[in-house]
Amino acid sequence: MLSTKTIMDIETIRKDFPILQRKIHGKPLVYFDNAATSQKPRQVIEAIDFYYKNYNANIHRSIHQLGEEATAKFEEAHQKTADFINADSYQNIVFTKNTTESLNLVAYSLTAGLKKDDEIVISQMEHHSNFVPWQQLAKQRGLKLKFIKINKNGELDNDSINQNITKKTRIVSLTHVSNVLGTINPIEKIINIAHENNALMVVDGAQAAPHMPVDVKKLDADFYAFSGHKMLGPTGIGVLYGKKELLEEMQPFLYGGEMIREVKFDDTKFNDLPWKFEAGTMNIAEGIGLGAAIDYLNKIGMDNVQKHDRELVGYAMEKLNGIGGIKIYGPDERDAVISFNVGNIHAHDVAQVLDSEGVAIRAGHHCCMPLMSVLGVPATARASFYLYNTEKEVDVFINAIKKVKKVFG
Ligand code: C6P
Repeated sequence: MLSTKTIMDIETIRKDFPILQRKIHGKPLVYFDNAATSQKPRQVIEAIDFYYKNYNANIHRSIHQLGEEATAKFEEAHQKTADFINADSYQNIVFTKNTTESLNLVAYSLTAGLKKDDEIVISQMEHHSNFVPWQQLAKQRGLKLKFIKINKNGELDNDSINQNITKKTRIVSLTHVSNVLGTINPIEKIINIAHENNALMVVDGAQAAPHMPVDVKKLDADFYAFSGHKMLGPTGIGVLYGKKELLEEMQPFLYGGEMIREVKFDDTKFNDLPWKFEAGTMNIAEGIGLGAAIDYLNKIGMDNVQKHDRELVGYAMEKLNGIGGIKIYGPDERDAVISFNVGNIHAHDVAQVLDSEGVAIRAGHHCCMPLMSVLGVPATARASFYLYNTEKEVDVFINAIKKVKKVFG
């Protein structure tokens, strides 16, 4: 039994998520594709609806009541985000479209001073969003891209961490939690190693920020990227946290309206942080929606979310291991993700049978093709959990896996 049941009333939480009432092929929806995107509570949907119905206006430029209200709410969302990850100020928080854009922003804007043969270190488990920007940058600029290996458990190999991060390293960019293996990387320790070698540390927090308390000051991360849509917020809003002195040094990623202070025919002065990096009309409703999502998570408490997710993934691992013939990838101690294969049955077939039972999972390479090649498989099935999921739903999922074995066995 989940001990968090006394702390988190899941049945009450579930009532906040209208989509959980849906039937899929006549069966109750079991949504286990949370690593791809989470569902949204009515509080978030209503915040967006309220903005459009009551104070829709452009921000930072309209000298009228609606514009002032919209600006205040959008700025408040920056402050809520700063508080959520214990950043010093809203000035550390740049709103982007998603984690992908946040990581690209760093890769484009941070690297002006890098010279040929400088080294960037990532790992074999990175999502394409924290892989391709560095790979392409290395190709264009003659930099060396190095990879920390994973061990048999799907964890970062300690020797490989120490061999790869050296005095030649300028940037280390790693995921906090793997979206395939569920591995929780020892990011604080690696940040120390990076800093001892005078390298900067970028953290891909896409799968961590939704599931655990994150304290960027305690971690001492130089940059921390995550997406609103994986943590109850809308799509179209992402976050890049950066240390102020680094953001101040960096050249803007996009030029245009709003990111300027003064434009003359021969030069431009850029705006203060974070607006220097927020060019053009932003995703205003989405930013406000992210603020509402953070309010919702704060009300529950990220410690409680973490406890619930870890207990549920533990329960699911135990049940899945009990079936036999299932290959699970990644360590026992993990966050809310389980990638697996059922014998030699293709992951897409597994997902299709599960869908017929109302269970939504993801199947494929999960935007981690290099990792798939290390694992030696083209694809895995993946179940991923969040705060509204229950043990009862895990039982439905387990019965559906048993059906997969019957259908293809
Ligand atoms: N992973 C998944 O199903 P965006 O798409 O920009 O919001 O997030 C990109 C991203 C970056 N890093 C990690 C670790 C991620 O898991 C993701 C998104 C989703 O696993 C969609 S591919």
